[in-house]
Amino acid sequence: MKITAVEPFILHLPLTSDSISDSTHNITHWGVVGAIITTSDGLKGYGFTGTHAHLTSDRLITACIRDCYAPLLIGEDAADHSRLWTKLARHPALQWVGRAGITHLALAAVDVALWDLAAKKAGVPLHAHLGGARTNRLEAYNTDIGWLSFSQEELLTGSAMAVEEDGFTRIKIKVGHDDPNIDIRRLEAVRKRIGGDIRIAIDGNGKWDLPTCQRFCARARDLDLYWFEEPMWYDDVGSHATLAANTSIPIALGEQLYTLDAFRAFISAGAVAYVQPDVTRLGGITEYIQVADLALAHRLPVVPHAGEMSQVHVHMSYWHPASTILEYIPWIKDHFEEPANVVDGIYKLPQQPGASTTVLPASFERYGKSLG
Ligand code: 0YR
Ligand code: MG
Repeated sequence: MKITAVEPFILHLPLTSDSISDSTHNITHWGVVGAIITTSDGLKGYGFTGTHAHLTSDRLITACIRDCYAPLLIGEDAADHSRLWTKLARHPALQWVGRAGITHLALAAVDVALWDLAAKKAGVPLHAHLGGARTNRLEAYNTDIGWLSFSQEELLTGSAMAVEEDGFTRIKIKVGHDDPNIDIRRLEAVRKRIGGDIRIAIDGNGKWDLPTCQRFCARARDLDLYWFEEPMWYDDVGSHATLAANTSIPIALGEQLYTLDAFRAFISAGAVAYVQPDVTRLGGITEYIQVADLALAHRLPVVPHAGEMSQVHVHMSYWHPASTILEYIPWIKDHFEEPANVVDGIYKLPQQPGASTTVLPASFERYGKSLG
């Protein structure tokens, strides 16, 4: 399986709404930025990271793949994905300029493509290549009904539809208004509308400070919130440890963490209850497995963040023993040969060989961007 070509790509895919906001981001498209790796036996592996579709910074990722990683990969045996991860991630010159950020997002894309190739070579879906599904029932939770930019009315209608028509028993709602009382009122209204049995998680996307979070959590005590995700600044271990010790609402985080070491810092400080690794921000599937194993060793549940809109995490979650539930955002699924598919709130088990990352040719034609 000699690597003969590494071709970077950028797709900007529209969302289900014209635009959405959380407390810190306002986006109109999802960026699918990655690489197709071709091998001597004619297989093509697809891997990508997820961005907010800013062309200038997306091109830094594809430049890293094209100029730094491709020359290190051409001629190598694609089956050696573990050795190749180390070759790229610990390359002395590249390590000096980036153990996180752009170079790590590029590494994620390449690593996922190599795992996609490994599973395709074996002729089985990634979950089977990894060792087989641990369950036949992976529950999804719906994030796409809960954006901060939705009015309270839209929030209530969307939540009720997700529960009553689409069969979800779990939803996630964004919080982070300048006045947290607005968030409390929105959550009270949702709880009243959908009842006490539906699991409601909330996501602050890193906006508030510790006193605001403590005040908010005290007021939210009776809402039975499933978790509070990214309450504060992404890298602040100490404040998360303090909040975790002072509220009964479990803390979830990890979508902005690039490395195994970052997860270790939060976990060993007791600052996180639900661990949220993402193959598109960690160095791909290779480092995701390390983080999931770390969580398992601490008996912490793993609930990945869907930077790839769960195309790959559906495999990881069906397989890894620390997995519980999986995020669902239906923005990009129609662009793949095998879309991540949820029926009655349950993910379908992928059937095709590979990591479900193969993009449809029509999507490249319609939404592909020039690499500059
Ligand atoms: C939109 N999921 C998240 C999206 C999402 C963000 O800006 O990127 O809300 O990544 O926090 O849990
Ligand atoms: Mg989040």
